[in-house]
Amino acid sequence: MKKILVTGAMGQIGSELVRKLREHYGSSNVIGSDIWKKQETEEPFEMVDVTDAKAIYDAAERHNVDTIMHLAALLSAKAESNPQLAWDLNVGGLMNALEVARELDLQFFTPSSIGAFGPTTPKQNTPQETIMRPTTMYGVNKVTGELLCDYYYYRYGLDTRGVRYPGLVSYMTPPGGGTTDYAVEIYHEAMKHKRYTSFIAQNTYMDMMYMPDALDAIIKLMEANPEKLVHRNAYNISAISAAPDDFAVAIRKHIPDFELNYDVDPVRQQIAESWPNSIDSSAAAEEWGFKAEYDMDKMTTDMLAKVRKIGV
Ligand code: AKB
Repeated sequence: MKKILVTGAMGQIGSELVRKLREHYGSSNVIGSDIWKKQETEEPFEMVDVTDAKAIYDAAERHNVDTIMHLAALLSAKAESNPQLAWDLNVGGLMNALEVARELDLQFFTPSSIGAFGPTTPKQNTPQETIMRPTTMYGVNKVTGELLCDYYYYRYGLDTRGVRYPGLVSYMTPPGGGTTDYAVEIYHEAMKHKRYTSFIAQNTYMDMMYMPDALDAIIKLMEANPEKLVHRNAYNISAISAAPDDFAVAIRKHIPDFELNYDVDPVRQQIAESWPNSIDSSAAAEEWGFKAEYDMDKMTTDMLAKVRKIGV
C-alpha cells in the first residue's frame, strides 16, 4: 500500500487529488500539505512551505511516506506578474522536493504543462518530443522542472514521473492565476448570469481536460510498469482542443440564451498564443494506457450539473 505526501493540497488539482487518492489508497495513507488550510480540511494534513526543504523532509519522514506528489506552484499569469517568486516557488520548491525524494528514496510525481512549449513549437498535434523554447517564466520553470526530474532519474535512479497538463476544468476549487482559467469561469458565469466575457480572444485554441481524467492519469502513470516508461517525465496528455466559442456552443445545449463576449487581456492572450493549439498524447497512450473519458459535451453536461448543485 502506498503512502503519499501531496504538496499544494489546497490548490485546484491538489484538493481533488487528495480526495481521490484517499478513496483509492485509504485516508490515513494520503497526507495533504500546503501553506494554509481551511477549518474543515481533513487530517492527515501538514503545514508545509515548499521553499523550506526541511519542512518537506520533516513531513515526509514523520509520516513515513514512499511517494511525493509535488503540486505546489504558481500558474502562468501569476508567474508573469512576479517572475522572481515564480522561479523560487516553481523551481526552488521542486528542487527541494526532489532532494527530499532522493534522501528518502521516494517515488516522485510533478506536473509539467502545455506552458512548457513556446511560439516556435509546432502548433497542431504538437509531438511529445519537439522544440521547447517557452517565452514565459512559467514555461521556463516547467522546462527546467522536466529536465530536473530527468536528471534525478538518470543521476540517482529516482522514480520520477510526470505529465504535461493542458488547462484543467473543475468545479471544486478555482484555479487562480492561469491562462486557461476562462474555461472554468465560463461555467460559473453561465449558470449565474447566462453570459460570460472572455479574456481570451475568439479562435484561440488551447488543450483542455476535465479534472476526473487528470486525476485518473496521475494514478495510472504512477502505477504503470516502469519498464514501459520511455518518456517518463512529462508526457503530453490532452482530451479537448478548444477555443472559447466551443465552450459556448456546448453550454448553449443546456442554456440556449447563453451569451459570450470578449474583453481580451493582452498578457494572457500573448501567453495563450505562444502555446500549442492541440497536443499529441500518443506516447502516453502507448506507454501507460492514457485515455480521456470526457469530451467537450460530456464535460459540459457534468460541469453544469455540478456547478448547479453546489450553487456557485
Ligand atoms: C495555466 O493556465 O497556467 C495552467 C496551465 C495550462 O499550466 N492552467
